[in-house]
Amino acid sequence: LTAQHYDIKRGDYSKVNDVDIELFQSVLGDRVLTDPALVEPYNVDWMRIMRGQSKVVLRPKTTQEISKIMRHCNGRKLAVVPQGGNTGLVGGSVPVFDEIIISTSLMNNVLSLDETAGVLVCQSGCVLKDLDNYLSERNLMMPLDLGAKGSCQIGGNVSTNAGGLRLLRYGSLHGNVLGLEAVLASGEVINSLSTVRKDNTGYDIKQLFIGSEGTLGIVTAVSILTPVRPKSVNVALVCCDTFEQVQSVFVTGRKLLGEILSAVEFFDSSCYQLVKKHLSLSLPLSSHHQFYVLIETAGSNHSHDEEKLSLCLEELMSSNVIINGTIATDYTKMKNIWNCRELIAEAINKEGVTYKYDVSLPLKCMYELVDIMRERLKDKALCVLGYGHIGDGNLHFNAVGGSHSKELLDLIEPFIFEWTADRKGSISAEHGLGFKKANFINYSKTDETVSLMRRFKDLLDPKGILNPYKTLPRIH
Ligand code: FAD
Ligand code: S2G
Ligand code: ZN
Repeated sequence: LTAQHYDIKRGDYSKVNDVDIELFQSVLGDRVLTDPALVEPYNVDWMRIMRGQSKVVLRPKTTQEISKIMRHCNGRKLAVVPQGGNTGLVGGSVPVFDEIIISTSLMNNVLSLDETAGVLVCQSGCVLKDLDNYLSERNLMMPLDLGAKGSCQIGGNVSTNAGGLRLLRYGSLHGNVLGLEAVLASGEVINSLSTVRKDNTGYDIKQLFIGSEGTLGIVTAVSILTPVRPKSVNVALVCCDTFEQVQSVFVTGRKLLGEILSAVEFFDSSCYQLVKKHLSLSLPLSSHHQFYVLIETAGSNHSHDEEKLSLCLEELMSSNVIINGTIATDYTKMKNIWNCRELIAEAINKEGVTYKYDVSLPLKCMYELVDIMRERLKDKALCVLGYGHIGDGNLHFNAVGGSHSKELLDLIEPFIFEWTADRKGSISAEHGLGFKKANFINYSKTDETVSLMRRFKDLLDPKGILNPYKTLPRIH
């Protein structure tokens, strides 16, 4: 869908001209893409729903190059969209009109690693999986993991404040990021690349950029805590017939596994049907059930951890909380179970046009939303699915249509936002607001808070050239 599909007007930004291209080439050489065939993939988001009309992709390698580019764009009032791995799910990483795309993909160097303290400093274009592999050789790991790890970049993770599969154990990026470097719209470089765990000297500026989705500055480097890689990892998969049982699995898991619990994810049978159908994946449990719960432990003593996990499953079975369960201790079996969870998004993408919602809700009513939506959408959607990060109270609700359907969208929005807000949830738990959810921010933030955000935005980007039309409501 291009901008014409949305009732939105192009801002009064300049259009790129030959003088601009010459300036970019003087800074980047041949790392200025203008060939439409090369530019195309950068214009389309991962879900293949949003399509921009950018004519230019810039591929800088250094902070200084970005600084020079931004100084020029600010002077000429040229709008830009920073792009990392382009795996974002709210339309934040692609242009709405002809914004210039600044890709960080070539800014992929590790700058330093303090193995003793477990602190990594790297450029923002490093791919999450590459960083985790680099750290794994040194018995360390990244404090976050997500299904998009093969493409998403740490700069994009920071800019969306990505949550993911390890948040339950290692917390949010607001806690794990020690510092960052960013380039403002003016080209000014903010070096806040602290590597100390404690630094109480003035306002914590880095926090503003975490989750700012490219609207306050371009993150060029990140300093992040890297936990010790656990020696012993186990994965259990259990199945239940009610969501009350799923909640009991989480409560019992926390009680009996304590400090070694590292992830609790759930997905419903609709999700499992799709990963079987589109990705030929299968779980090591023969029977078919309404809910599947993945429990991961990460500790330092295999026999101790395995015993704890077995006792936990015995308790769940004997108290009829679960119907069935299995423990995977070898890598291949664990990877297969994780794939069935991590690749749900991919399977959904293959099924049809996806209406994707990422909400925080109180556990007790989390799946009630899916049941209500299933009833509301009935025969209008091909399928309706519920899955997500139980441990974080984060539900991923998805509906799939055969084509773009305003009727289907109108049945979902704004109902789902009202329902979530009525239960003091968040209308975007981890994916951000981007383009798609920007106009709904008031379901989770007060007018005063949004107005303060806008004042920060106007202070840091007075001409509004950084990722326009995103995150904050578009004033009609
Ligand atoms: P992009 O998509 O390129 O950009 C995302 C946003 O950040 C855009 O607004 C962009 O303008 C901005 N941006 C990117 N780089 C910079 C930079 N250097 N400076 C300033 N702004 C920048 N998300 C989760 O939170 N949890 C999950 O579990 C999860 N699982 C996923 C699974 C799959 C299969 C997919 C496809 C996506 C998933 N996501 C998840 C969403 C997405 O991967 C995350 O939002 C991720 O952090 C985006 O990183 P990226 O590098 O792809 O950023
Ligand atoms: C997840 C991925 C995207 C989706 O799998 O945890 O964040 O499908 C999601 O919502
Ligand atoms: Zn998620």
